[in-house]
Amino acid sequence: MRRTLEIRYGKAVGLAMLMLVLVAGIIGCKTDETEKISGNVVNQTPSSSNRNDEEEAEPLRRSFKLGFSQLGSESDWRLANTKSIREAANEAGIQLFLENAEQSQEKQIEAVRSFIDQGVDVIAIAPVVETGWEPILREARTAGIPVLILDRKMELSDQSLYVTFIGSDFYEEGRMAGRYLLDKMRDRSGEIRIAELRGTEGASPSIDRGGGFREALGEFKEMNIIASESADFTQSRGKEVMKSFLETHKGAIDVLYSHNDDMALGAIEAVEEYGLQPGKDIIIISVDGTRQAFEMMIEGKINAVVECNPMLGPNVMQAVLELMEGRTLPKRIITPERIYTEVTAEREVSNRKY
Ligand code: GYE
Repeated sequence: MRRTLEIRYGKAVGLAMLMLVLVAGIIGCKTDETEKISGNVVNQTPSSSNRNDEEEAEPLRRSFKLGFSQLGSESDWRLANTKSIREAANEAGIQLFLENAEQSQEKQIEAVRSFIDQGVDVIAIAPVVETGWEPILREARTAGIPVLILDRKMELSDQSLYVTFIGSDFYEEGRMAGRYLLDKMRDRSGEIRIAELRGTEGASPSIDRGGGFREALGEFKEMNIIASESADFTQSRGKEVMKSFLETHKGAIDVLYSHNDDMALGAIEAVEEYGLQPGKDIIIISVDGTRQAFEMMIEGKINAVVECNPMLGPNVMQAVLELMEGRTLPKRIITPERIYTEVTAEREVSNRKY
């Protein structure tokens, strides 16, 4: 059974600071020590044989090094996620080595290898796609560096290759979108024609948001996904792909389900250029919950947005500090999320942080 830990953001920052003080204290006091951290052996401090020297010496404080391979900067979600990681590292006093891979798995693998060469204490990866990670994770294990997976899932046959996976439940996000649609269309009879803008091919949010949505629609035969294509999570591709959907289906689309807000914003432009009203002629459901998407909901151009929270920084830094202290982390840390609609958007928009 999966163990699940939900950590609220406010608390996480406080806890991270507390951990920092504790960890600094521990490092200051211990000598000649090798600590076991989740199966990896990490040398914490240089040895000293003289007790007096030890008592008089300044406490040794070392800031931990975190190598983070960020997958890209394709969306507002991603920009907010990078910012959250930078800010939280700064607050926790963790030295951050961040590499942006521009949506290339090859670049991510190179970045991880460079973190290993630089001898960081912990490596975090937000993987662009699900598969193909085992060899580089084995290299990290050989080097004795623990790995955290952030944001997107990895498909691995050996679960011991990573310490914990911190991020959202994308399948549940898809289900929430599907359940909303069933409710929205409860009084409509006849076929409902749905177009889907999928995220990056092979990425876990694309796979699971698609899967959860289909599961929720389940046996409702009148719900038909008539078009589905990847638009790589970007606004420009979202517009292009929606334009081609509209042309192919001559505007006869009742619903757009977009795997993120950026693609939805692009699609809205295409719908308006085609002469239809987004949110009315075509029901639009999206995922992420960026400020821009909220503004569109208030204008009535998007009908519902499933939240996906990018503010993972505090949870990540807390995990790093706990790991360095020798604690065992749960295998899965899920970010709590909800759905917002045209009805609730106005109340929530001022609370949006991204
Ligand atoms: O929904 C999308 C981004 O992996 C959860 O990636 C993330 C997704 C997010 O580009 O906007």
